[in-house]
Amino acid sequence: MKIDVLTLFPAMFAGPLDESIIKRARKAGLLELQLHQLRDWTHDRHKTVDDRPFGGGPGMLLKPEPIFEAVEQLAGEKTFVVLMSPSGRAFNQHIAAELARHEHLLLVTGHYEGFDERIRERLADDELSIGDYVLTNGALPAMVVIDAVARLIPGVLGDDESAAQESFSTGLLEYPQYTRPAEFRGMRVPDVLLSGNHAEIEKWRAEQAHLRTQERRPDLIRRRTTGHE
Ligand code: 4G0
Repeated sequence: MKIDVLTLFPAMFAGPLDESIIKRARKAGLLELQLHQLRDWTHDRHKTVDDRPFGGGPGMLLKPEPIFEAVEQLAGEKTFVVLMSPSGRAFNQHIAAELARHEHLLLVTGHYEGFDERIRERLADDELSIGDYVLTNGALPAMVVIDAVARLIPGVLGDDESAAQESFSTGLLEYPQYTRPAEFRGMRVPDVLLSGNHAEIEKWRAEQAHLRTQERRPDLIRRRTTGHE
């Protein structure tokens, strides 16, 4: 899979995407990631990417010309163009799986108070938010999306890592897990997990997953039982 990112801060991506599993995926040629500086598509001496909103109001907007020219150069027939913004639909594991089926993604990140609306209208196939908070720019959200998508590309995770994929597949939060030692600073691992009774262990885990989800994320339980996405 190929992922292009259009950003004002390409240097922000250096650390996180050069580590661990993503690094391995890139080396193996499973993920081709390319960063592009939006200012490279400006034509004025000041490399202007933003302007004030018509009608007044605070802040600056990303102007259409550089983004249109960049996307027209970087996108082809099969490119899926995604804007990162707090007004996007809420990114989740289901959307990550959808994105992982595309052969080419182009993530467009902004800052200031957002994008000129014509960018959304004409260029964007989707607009995503990683959560209900505002960040100084869309680089971190883009990295979150890249990481979540990259680990779903076939071959990116090893066999041991793939098991971790199960955690969200039930639609519930993960049950509590323990490793050795069986007693640590007076805290005992629940007896059932040491019992060797696999039916009882599965029952306990399902109960715990439900309890934890009910407590922390009741919205996930409602969504599962009513079946809407
Ligand atoms: C567009 C995404 C981009 C509009 C981007 C801000 C949070 C997220 C940006 C704005 C971002 C997220 C309207 C402030 C850049 N912050 N939650 N910042 N506005 O995914």
